Amino acid sequence: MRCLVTGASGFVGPHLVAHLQDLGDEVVATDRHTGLDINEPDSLRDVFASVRPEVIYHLAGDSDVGGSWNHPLDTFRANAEGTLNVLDAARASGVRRVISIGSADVYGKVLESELPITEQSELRPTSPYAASKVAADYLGLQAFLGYGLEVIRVRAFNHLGPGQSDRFVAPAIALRVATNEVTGGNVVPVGNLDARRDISDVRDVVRAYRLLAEFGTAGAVYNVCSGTAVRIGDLAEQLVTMASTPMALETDPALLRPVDIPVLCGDNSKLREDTGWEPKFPIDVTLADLMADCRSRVASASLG
Ligand code: A2R
Repeated sequence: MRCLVTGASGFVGPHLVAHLQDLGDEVVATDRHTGLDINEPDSLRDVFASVRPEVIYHLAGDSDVGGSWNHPLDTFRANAEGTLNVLDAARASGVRRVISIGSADVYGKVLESELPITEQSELRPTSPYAASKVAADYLGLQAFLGYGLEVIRVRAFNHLGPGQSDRFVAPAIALRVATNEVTGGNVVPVGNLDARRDISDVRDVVRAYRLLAEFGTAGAVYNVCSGTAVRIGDLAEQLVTMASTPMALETDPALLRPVDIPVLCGDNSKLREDTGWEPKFPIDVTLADLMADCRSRVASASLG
């Protein structure tokens, strides 16, 4: 399959590109550094017309949920307007299918009694980021219903793995553990540990994206999630247990942000039924690989 990936230089992009190449797909990886800005419609059309991909995996966007409160318009431009540009250019260049990567944040404020979240659950976005992803999701639906473009609207729940930014809690803790191993520190500051989240390995997530490109129903929404909720405190404790020197978690009041949604858990039956997907990476393997990645990041930072 000849395909093009937008946002290939982010966290998920390199994992997706590696997986597609492993399967023998012909992959063109794009990002702003290669000159493809999704907010520049003309350059999108030029690149799509010259590459002529059969499938586009659209990952590019502004994924900074916290930052979206400070720059909602920039977030909207990247995620909603950027997606509209990608869909328009895809249609103009005869692309067959677009896998449009959205977020489970679109479900927003969910009550525990409403779990697990299915694709039919109500959308109640709370952050500007989530609202921008609702817009992108419906632009995908419109491109399918209005123009017949085969858009798959993915709602990805939390995912973890090597290469992830320390804006996220697990890599932040793993980096602190790896730093302590070098400096002899023995404290790992943490915030709220009681929230429970549906967390997958990023390598399972990209397997789902590829399967959706092949077997997903055009126009449909798919939750990409593990189907189980893990307590953040349990993840933190597992990471500290992997440390080669003694250290302990310690609550830092500065990191204690209010958690308005105590438990999030998705239903992945549609993904499993339509594509045969099932997760392959158990959480302890994900955490061990994340830890190894953070150790090598700390080692290269101290060399530099
Ligand atoms: O910011 P850059 O230049 O390093 O590239 C990021 C890219 N990106 C853009 N690419 C083209 N035109 C733009 N205007 C533009 N704005 C951002 O999107 C980077 O390569 C990618 C986003 O990577 P991450 O922030 O690491 O997101 P991640 O975790 O890979 O998530 C992939 C997708 C995103 O749409 C999330 O919102 C969704 O999955 O959950």
